Amino acid sequence: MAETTGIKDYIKPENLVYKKTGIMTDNILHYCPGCGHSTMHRIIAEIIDEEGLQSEAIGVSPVGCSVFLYHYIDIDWQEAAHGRAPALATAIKRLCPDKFVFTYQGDGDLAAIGTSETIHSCNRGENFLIVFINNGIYGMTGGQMAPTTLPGMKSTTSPYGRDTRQMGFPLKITDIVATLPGTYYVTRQSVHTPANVRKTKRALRKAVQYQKLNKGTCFVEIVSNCPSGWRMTPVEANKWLEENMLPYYPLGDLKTPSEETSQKTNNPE
Ligand SMILES: Cc1ncc(C[n+]2csc(CCOP(=O)(O)OP(=O)(O)O)c2C)c(N)n1
Ligand code: SF4
Repeated sequence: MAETTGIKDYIKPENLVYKKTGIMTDNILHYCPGCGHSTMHRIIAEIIDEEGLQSEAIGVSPVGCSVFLYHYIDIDWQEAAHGRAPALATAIKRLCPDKFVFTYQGDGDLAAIGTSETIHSCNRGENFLIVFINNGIYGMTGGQMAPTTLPGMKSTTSPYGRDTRQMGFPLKITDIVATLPGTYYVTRQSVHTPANVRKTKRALRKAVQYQKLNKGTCFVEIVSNCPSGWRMTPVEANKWLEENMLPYYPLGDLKTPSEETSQKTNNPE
């Protein structure tokens, strides 16, 4: 019988260019195809792994599409009620000051029901990291309008598009927390292209390293997509994100620690 080349022949150590991150579990991600949550899970897992934080990390998972985040990354977790993650993270970090504590929250969770917890924990300068996934909509519950929904953007509760006279303007909560004295590093990134994935990974690593200094809250917003809630294919959603979300939520650092600013400007202080 003629020899055939099967997939097994290619799975050799020398052919391996990409593999599962060590601390990601074998559970199958439940996300819709193309959803930014899965990319972000991978990036967070890689950084925790690479920074050697697996045994000291405690994550607080939200209510929203990423409610099962605790199934996917093999670290300690607490599950918070919708919007309450920063309150729970405050307690955890104060009780266990040596741990690396972070929350992971959607925009409905963080910028609607949890606005108060977000603002006050950032204003108190609690020593944890907040990862904020802004997809402009309530994904899990079927695509209702969120505080972050863009003007004119359609959702199940704004079927003709968000009318700002009736429904107010999108809440740029990341810009607000950047003005608070308790925040140490605030940045806005995205994961809709490979280049942006790399930039996000750099920014998140920085946030994790800054967080270890315990000098205040670090806040990383990810402008993300929701192909299902937006009623688009993943490719259309990423294009729409670039053309519509990014002009409203521009990417980049909103607040950097003064050490970094002075290094950049060669300021002797
Ligand atoms: C106290 C409470 N209020 C409301 C809900 C219903 N609820 C579940 S998920 C969700 C919104 C999720 O949207 P978001 O936080 O933006 O996350 P996404 O699903 O888009 O990732 C809401 C309102 C709930 N579970 N608990
Ligand atoms: S509904 Fe939206 S946010 Fe939720 S998993 Fe699907 S694409 Fe992602």
